[in-house]
Amino acid sequence: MNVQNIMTNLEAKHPGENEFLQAVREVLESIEEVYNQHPEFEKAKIVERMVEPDRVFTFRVAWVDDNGEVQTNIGYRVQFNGAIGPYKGGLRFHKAVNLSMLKFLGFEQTFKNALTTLPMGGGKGGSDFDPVGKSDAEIMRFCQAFMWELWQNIGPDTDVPAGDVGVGGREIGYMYGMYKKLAREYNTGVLTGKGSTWGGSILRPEATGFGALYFTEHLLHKAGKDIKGLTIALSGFGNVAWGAATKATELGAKVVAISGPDGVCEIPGGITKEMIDYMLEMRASNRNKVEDMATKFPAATKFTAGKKAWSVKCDIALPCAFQNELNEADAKELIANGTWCCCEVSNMGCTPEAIHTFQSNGILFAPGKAVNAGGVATSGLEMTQNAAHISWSAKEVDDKLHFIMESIHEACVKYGTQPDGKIDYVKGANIAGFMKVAQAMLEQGVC
Ligand code: 2IT
Repeated sequence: MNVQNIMTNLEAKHPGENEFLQAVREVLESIEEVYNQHPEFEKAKIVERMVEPDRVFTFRVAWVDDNGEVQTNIGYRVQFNGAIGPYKGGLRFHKAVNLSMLKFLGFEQTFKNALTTLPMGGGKGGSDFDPVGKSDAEIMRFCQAFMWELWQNIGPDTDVPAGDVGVGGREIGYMYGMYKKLAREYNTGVLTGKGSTWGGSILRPEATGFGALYFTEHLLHKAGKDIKGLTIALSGFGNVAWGAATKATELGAKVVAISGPDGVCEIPGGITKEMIDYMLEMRASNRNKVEDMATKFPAATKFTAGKKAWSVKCDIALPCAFQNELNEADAKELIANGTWCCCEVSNMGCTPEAIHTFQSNGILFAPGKAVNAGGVATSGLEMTQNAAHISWSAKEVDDKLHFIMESIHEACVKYGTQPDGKIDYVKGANIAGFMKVAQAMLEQGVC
C-alpha cells in the first residue's frame, strides 16, 4: 500500500469530505508498515475496499414545529463495515452533520468496535437537525419522523443504532416508541441506550465516561502514575462529559474546568456531586451554554466567554465534545501550562497537528477509538442482554466494562510498543482494530 496514492484517489472521489479523509489518513499512516508485511491483504485489496462504506442511506425527514411550520431535515445511516458483526454505532443530531462527518464516524467506529472484543460492525447515522432551542414536543416529533424512514433498514441482527451527540435516552425512547409501532414487534435489540425499565442496560448512560476513566487509569499505571489528586480539564457537559466527571471524581481526581460552545467554566475546588447532577439539567435544557453552571454555582466557579477548557492549568486534558475541538495551539497552551497527559474521549477530538505536538513533546496521548470504546462496548452488552431476555446488575455490567477496557489497553500495548519501549497508543489502537477487521474480510472473500 502507498498511503499517498490511496489518499489521492480518495480525495478525487470524495472531494470536500474533509473529516472523512482526515480519519482515513490517520488510520492508513499508522497501519502502513504492518499492512505491507501482509501481501495477502494487498492482493485482496483490503484497504481499497475498507475505505468505502458497505452502503449509505439518505432520506428526507419532514416534521412540523411548535409554530405549525413545516421543517425539512436530511437523515442518514452509513453502514460502514459489516465484516465482524451487525452494523453498530450512534446517531448524531447536530446542525453541522453531513455525509463526510458520518462517514468519518462510521469508519472510526469500525475499528473501535473491533477493539471492544465484541462482534459488532461499524455504522453511524444522524441528521442536520439542530436540537438547540427545540421544545420537548419538537424533539419527539422529529425523532418519530426520523424513525418512520429509518426503521426498515435496521434490526437486532442488521444494524443497531444508539445515541451520540444530541441523542440521549430521551431521543432513543421517542425513536423506539415509533419503531415498535411500525415494526409491530417488541424488538428491543434494535436500538441501544434504552431506558432500564424497557430493555436498556444498567450503566449504559455512564459507560462512555466510566470506560474512558478506566482506560486512563490503565495508561497512568503503565506509566507508573496514579490518578488520585490529579487535576483534569474537560470539554462538554453532555452525557459523555457527565460520566467522565463522575468517575474521575470518584477515583480521587479533581475536575477543575468544563467548557461549552460559549466558553469555559473554571472550578478551582473541583467539581462537586451537585454540579455533576446539574450537567444533566444543562443538557436536557437544550440551551447548550456552560455559563449556566457558573450562574447556578457562582461562589465556586468562574466563567470566561470565548475560552476553551484547554486554557486552564491541569495535569490531564479530556476532550469530551466534538471532532477537532483541540488544535495545535491548544496543545501548545496545555503543554506550556504543565499538562502531561491527554486522553481523547470525543471521536477524533484532536487535530492531527495537536496529536503530533503531544507525541513529539512526550505527552501521554491515547486516541478516542480506544478511550471512548466503553460506550459502544456497553451497547454490545445491552444487545447480549436483549438477545437473552435478561438484565444484568450494575456490578455485572461494570465488571465486564472494566475487563473490556483493560483488554483494549492491552491490545494498544501489544500493537503500539515501539522499539524504544515507548507506547504509541494511536498506532496500537489502529493496528489492533484493523487486523481483526482485515482478517475477517479476507476470510469472507471479495464482497
Ligand atoms: O461513538 C460512539 O461509540 C457512540 N456514539 C456509541 C455508539 C453505540 O452504538 O453505543
